Amino acid sequence: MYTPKPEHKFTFGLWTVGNVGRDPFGAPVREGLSPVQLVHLLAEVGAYGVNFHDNDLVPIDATPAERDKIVAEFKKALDDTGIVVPMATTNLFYDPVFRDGAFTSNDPKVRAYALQKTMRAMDLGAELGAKVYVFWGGREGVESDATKNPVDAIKRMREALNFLCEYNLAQGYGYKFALEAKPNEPRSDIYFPTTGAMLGFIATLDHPEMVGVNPEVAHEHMAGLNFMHAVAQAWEAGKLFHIDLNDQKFNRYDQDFRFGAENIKAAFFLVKFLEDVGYDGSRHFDAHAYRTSDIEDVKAFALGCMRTYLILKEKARQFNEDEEIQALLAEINADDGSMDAFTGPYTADKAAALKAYTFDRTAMGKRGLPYEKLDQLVVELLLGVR
Ligand code: GCO
Ligand code: MN
Ligand code: MN
Repeated sequence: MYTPKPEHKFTFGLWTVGNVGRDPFGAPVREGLSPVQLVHLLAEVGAYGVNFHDNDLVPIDATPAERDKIVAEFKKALDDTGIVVPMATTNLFYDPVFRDGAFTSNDPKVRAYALQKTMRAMDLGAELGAKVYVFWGGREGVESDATKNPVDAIKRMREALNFLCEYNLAQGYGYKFALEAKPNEPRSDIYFPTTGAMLGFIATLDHPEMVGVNPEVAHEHMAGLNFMHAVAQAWEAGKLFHIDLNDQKFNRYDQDFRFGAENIKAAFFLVKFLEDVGYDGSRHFDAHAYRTSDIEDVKAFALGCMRTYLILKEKARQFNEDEEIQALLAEINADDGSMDAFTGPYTADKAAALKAYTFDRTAMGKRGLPYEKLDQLVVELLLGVR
């Protein structure tokens, strides 16, 4: 019942199951697997797809011949396993050239190089079938506000995205762009720190219809925010093009834990939201195994992400069919129609009638709201005693 299948659209980045456990305090603890080996590992655990940064697949200094050989071997692994590539992205953060950002760098040469690298990475993604293109501006930020004008940074980012939208159209790639916000790390502050900030920015682009968001659990939790609310806003705006699932203690450094490892209740409401609204994009796990894991435990990590999602999906189904829960929701949302005359679009008559109406404010303020009861039912459902 909780076995991942292709129709669940579970995907992993090459950099997730391929993470070797390097951190700022320690060296790698696991052997690096090749992209081909990683595709086979993902097939073994039951994933649907694999995503990559250009340089996860093709080293930054590969020759054209080396690139073609790597791509051919990777394609064969995809064909052999049935694993697909739904999303691709550009590494604009690892190389020293990007130490002060890519599209927002103060150096016009770096900005132009970032555009060139992204166009080439879009070519690579398109060649492998990707339809979503993610932009995570990991180094698009500052340590000191003395160094960069944030308005210049916003304008530079807009210019880059407008350029790349036109490239997408000119090549006929049909990509949807998904912007991923993060508040900090690796920079002290990163521009467009939340999904909400990205949504505001998208409306200012030349092709807003082509651009949406890729919200990540950990990134909103680092900022102490309710992730599901950010996802809901994106969804309601028609902008939920992709999603990065993982977990994280609130307000900490970027932990990238297994999905559901920390905040089960938040993960439950997230899965319930995605399933209830019928989100049909990838469920991408942008997480990695603990540094203590060996490769067998990395597989347990990947399987754990997917199983937890499926278990929570089943819990959401139970929530929707639970008579007691549904009766409470009906009670909470009851509407006797007595306000219909005042609601909906404005008219002068409506406004006048509403201004003249007498409300029983005291009675309204005393109405019972069984929210404790309802939430406890959710907790008991999640704890498996319901
Ligand atoms: C992070 C980010 C990245 C991006 C990835 C794809 O915190 O490092 O989440 O993992 O999602 O670069 O753009
Ligand atoms: Mn992240
Ligand atoms: Mn991410």
